[in-house]
Amino acid sequence: MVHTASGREVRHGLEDDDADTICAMATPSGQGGVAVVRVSGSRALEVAEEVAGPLPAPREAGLRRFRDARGETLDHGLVLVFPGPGSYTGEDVVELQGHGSPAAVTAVLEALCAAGARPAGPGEFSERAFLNGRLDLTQAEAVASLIEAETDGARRAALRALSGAFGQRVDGLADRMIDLRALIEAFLDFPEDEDVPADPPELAAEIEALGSELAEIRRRAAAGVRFGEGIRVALVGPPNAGKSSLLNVLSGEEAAIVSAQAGTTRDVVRQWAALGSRHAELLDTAGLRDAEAQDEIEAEGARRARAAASEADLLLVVIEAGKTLDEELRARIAEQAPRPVVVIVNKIDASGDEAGWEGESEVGAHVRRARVSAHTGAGIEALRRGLAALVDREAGEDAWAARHRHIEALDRAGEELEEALVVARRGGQEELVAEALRRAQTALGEITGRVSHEALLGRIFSGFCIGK
Ligand SMILES: Nc1nc2c(ncn2[C@@H]2O[C@H](COP(=O)(O)OP(=O)(O)OP(=O)(O)O)[C@@H](O)[C@H]2O)c(=O)[nH]1
Ligand SMILES: [Mg+2]
Repeated sequence: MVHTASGREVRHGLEDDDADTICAMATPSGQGGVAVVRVSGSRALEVAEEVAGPLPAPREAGLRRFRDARGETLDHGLVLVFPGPGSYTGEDVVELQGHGSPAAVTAVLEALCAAGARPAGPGEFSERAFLNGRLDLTQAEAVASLIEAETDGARRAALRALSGAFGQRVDGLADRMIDLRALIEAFLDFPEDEDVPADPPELAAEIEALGSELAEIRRRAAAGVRFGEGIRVALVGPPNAGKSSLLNVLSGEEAAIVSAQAGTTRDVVRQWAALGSRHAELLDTAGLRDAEAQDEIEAEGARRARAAASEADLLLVVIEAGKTLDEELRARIAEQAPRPVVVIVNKIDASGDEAGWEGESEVGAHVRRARVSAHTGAGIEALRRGLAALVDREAGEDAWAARHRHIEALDRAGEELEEALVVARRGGQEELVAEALRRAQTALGEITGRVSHEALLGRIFSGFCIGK
């Protein structure tokens, strides 16, 4: 027996007669062309038949009237039957595709509940898919990531994880740990057997190999976590350089006030924009100048600008054409390494410079240079492409959609491996190595759900939307 997110008990396996039948709208709430209502469970077919009449053959659409118990027509639409175990949840599933009318959907859900279903909790369909072995946890969570994906890169990372590649790599690493534990135990039981590589250097080399595989998995998962979060891009520079104008141009919205007066922007202005495959939060800041701040407000604005710069994943330093970087800006740029910086020379319409994007810069290897005009738009497309390339390079094209809990579990496994390595190098306490490997393997098991407990499942699936 396993407790689900909602605290009910469901048995593993499909022979279940008493796993209750759940229903929910699978499409977003509100008005729309079509709304899909999903029914899943051991009685899904009977319940759906009560409402929609005789069901069509499996995986074939049938046009039906949806009726309540008194026979009143509530809506009409297509009915699709997906018999278990080959369905999303692994149970019998019926989908009713009616009109995207909140009133019609509510009426159909009420009729289904009157016929013996109950409303699904958040993530309950995916939870059942996990419990019935249709998906591992990384795949179930990738379903949620795909739904949440707002950029192309996030979509691709979610599909990669949904394919099971992430979970398989994690399970593969856990299997190697099991193999190594078995070897160590064999060595402890039969120390005279020469096939067992438990002398300290060989054992340490094995553990190091496990460590590099773990590091590779963590790198790809961490890149995927950042996809979900978006990146922070800060615009800094002297007063009047055109930072606010560039924020508006890059985001396509008049988010920040632009004026010829120096010191227009005081607070940090935030605006979201898509940059390459990522979602980026652009931060426009108050102008920074070398000299001491004029007044209290300007000093506070400069403080906030420096804080925004120091937190940025990508820093855009804006200066006017014909001007050079002052000490303050050089310090900001140096501080940013190895995170990328782009020095944007703005107002080339006034100076007559050519628009351009350069991968090289004399200021440092992490620095690029762009020449643009926020007014005429010259160089802006090249700037946008250059920024997109920088962002994509940071993200990596092999990322898996992942969550903080995965990273946290990978880090726990990493600590255990380090512990195992230290003891293995010392030699003589191989049982402690095996024990650390067991803890590392347990941490990995939490990622895919090989090792799962009630509280963990509750936390994971309650974050899903209802109907998934
Ligand atoms: N000629 C020209 N003027 C520009 C360009 N970009 C901005 N400006 C002008 O420069 C002035 C300052 O622009 P802002 O975008 O407010 O500059 P800022 O860096 O945000 O200034 P502060 O918020 O005061 O630090 C405004 O008068 C803009 O119209 C440009 O590409 N060419
Ligand atoms: Mg401004």
